[in-house]
Amino acid sequence: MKYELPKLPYAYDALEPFIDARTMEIHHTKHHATYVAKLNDALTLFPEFTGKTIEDLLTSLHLINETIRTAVRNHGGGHYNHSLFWKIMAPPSSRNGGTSEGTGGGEPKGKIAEAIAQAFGNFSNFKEDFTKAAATLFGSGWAWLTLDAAGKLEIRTTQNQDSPLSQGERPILGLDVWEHAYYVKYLWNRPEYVKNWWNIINWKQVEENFKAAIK
Ligand code: MN3
Repeated sequence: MKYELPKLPYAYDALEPFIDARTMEIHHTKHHATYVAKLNDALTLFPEFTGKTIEDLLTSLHLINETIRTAVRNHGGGHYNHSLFWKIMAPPSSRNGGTSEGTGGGEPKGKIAEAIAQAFGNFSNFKEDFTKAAATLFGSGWAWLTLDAAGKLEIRTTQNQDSPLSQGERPILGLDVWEHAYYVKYLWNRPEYVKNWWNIINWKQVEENFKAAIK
């Protein structure tokens, strides 16, 4: 059984104008697809890992044969992180100042809203801290909202395609800050990309992730 590139839950142009269609298409069909292909390639050498979920592989990297451990960490991490990333975004609810069918953006509601307020004081503190972490991370990597082993919400960053799962934490929300995620539209201006990304967060899915993590 091979890992497969998941379909996006929306069209490539659905996150416009905040993430452009060309970036989304390249990101999905080239970058993410390559992580999946290279993960499958690595695992052909060790069929005993066949049938494990991607979460299983990443939470116990130490159990994976050294020959392929780095490949699983990088490409398996890439597959998992991007699969989460696509789902926690949705078409913006306000586009070009008008209205659209989308549900992305705004502020969280329900349990995740309460938990964020409890952990960070209020939503705007959280937004500010997360934005800073994402904008200032040196090199390629991800910014995360995670649930740590003690059940506490934390803002984290990881390098490359490292997943919080491999560090004993559950990712709830993640932002890809590799240049490939924004360079076509934003060039060097990562802070502008990070600022605009708040318009397309799918808070419903973030709450689903949170509920699954606290179980
Ligand atoms: Mn990426």
